[in-house]
Amino acid sequence: MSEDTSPKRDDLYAKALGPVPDFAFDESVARVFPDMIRRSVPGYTTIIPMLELIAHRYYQVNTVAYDLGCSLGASTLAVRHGLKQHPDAKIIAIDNSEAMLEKCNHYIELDNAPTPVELVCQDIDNVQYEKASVIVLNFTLQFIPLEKRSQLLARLNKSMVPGGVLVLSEKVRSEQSTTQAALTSLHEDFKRANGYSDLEISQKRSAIENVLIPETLSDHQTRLTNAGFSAIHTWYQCFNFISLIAVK
Ligand code: GEK
Repeated sequence: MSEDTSPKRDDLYAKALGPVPDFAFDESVARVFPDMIRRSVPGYTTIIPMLELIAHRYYQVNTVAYDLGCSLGASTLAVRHGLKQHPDAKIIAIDNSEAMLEKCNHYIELDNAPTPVELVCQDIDNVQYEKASVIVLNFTLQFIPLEKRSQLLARLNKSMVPGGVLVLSEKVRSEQSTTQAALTSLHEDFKRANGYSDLEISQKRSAIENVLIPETLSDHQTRLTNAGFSAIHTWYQCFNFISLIAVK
């Protein structure tokens, strides 16, 4: 009998866990990931299809499109559909979770767009980047240690051709405590409206707090400018979740 690969409902934090271990992108998370991210990240389901349009507009021939921290390949597939006119293009999708990449491979194989996708299991900080015109960091930079983020973005910028685009989606924190409190409450309302209990919300908060380190919008803008990007636009925000495009 073939393995059941259908995504499951996220109930990882439904029972009281005692001390809550740090969040990790392991097999149990990979199994529920599409449900988890859709019910936890406001705007995720809007951002994904827009990546197709962004890739279509900014891709340049003879360059690579990267999806960094690809998880199960939702962004990879959107980019792939944006490159339909470029079957000779190459997409490189990278994640350092074996469990994620195994399932990602399954979704890439189910999809029938022509552009080849190379899946790479690696830390995105240890990659020799090829000449690129599209790089997607869709909710991935927030998991990279703070002290490594600037150097990584500078290296990505260096690998890009002029006119290329970096998409950076992140959970952000606000400089103003009243805004931060209001947006956090609305995010919790979003999770409650999507069926998470108060116990699930609070245990997930404990699991993620040392793992996902959000910065302010202005931290990101300054870093992108210092990394060499010339035009930086916030194209999407929902509560404390944003997406930027940065053009070299
Ligand atoms: C999507 N982009 O569906 N190197 C490689 N991968 C990493 C690293 C690292 N150093 N750190 C974390 N990851 C996806 C969603 S999820 C976002 C991205 C979230 C990977 C990690 O294994 C996970 O798959 C992904 O980054 C972050 O559009 O869960 O909130």
